[in-house]
Amino acid sequence: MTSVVSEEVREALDARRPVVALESTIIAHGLPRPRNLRVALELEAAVRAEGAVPATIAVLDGRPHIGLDEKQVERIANEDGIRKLGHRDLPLAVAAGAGGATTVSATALLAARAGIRVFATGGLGGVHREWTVTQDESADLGLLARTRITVVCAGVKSILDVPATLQRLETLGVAVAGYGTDRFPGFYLSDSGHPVDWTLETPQQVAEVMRAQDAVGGPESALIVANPVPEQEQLDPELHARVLAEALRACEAEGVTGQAVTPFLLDHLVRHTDGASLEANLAAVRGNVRLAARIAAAWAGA
Ligand code: PSU
Ligand code: MN
Repeated sequence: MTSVVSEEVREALDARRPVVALESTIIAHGLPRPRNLRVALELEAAVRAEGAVPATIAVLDGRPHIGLDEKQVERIANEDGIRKLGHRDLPLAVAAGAGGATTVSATALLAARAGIRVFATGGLGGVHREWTVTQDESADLGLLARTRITVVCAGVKSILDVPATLQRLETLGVAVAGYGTDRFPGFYLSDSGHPVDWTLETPQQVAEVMRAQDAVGGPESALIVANPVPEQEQLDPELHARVLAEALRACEAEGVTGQAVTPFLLDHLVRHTDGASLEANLAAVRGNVRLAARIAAAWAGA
């Protein structure tokens, strides 16, 4: 499954300059049109402003692409019925000559295979509430247990069962550190209400942990850098609790299951908070992208 690596990304990797992988599911399924396209391009610009090269990842016409041009980003943002591809879907899409947006799991796999070590997203997938009935746990977790990549995120999506997700990450052996905090961030919220065991304060410290991961050896697992949305940009916690409870009820009442659950809940929150959840989501992603670029620079400068 050979990926098409853009010239800009190839040159940066060859010269050991900083590169940041970005996922495409957030563009295709996580954000409303037409804002999604502007955000996708803005995030790439934010990576560049920090002196790193963005590598947005997606599958187009049966080929994984690492680094997209503007036309290709536009396809991901605007094509109707674009698929959501987890890592298990990659061979199916490739063999079918199909396209799709890549989730955290598919993006992390493709990025790591291309030699990219740092990846920024919004919130990871994880263990859904009602897991005992639905068995719905994002493939993000299992893949991060066997992929050597650093993921900068605002924790896991708050629509999930956060303590169960933290427990799964522990069981799977995935390293988690708070960035500048000893609290696990709550995606739309700065604090999920749960602690983390480790705190890192600078991009250099993160890069040192990455080097130590390689030196210590063991399973090729990820490092999760959990970077909170600034408190003044978070979603009002009371509004969050109320609208999320409604969203979860609507999801059940409408019988939404499987891959559709996460986009359904995120969209419900956007519509029922007058867009405030979208602003908090974007603030989180922007912060993650900037931090990821700085970590990539610290890593490349090693
Ligand atoms: N973060 C966001 N918005 C998103 C996602 C993450 O801010 O839409 C996507 C990621 O691609 C993640 C996916 O991998 O949601 C998880 O979906 P699921 O729960 O179906 O595995
Ligand atoms: Mn799921």
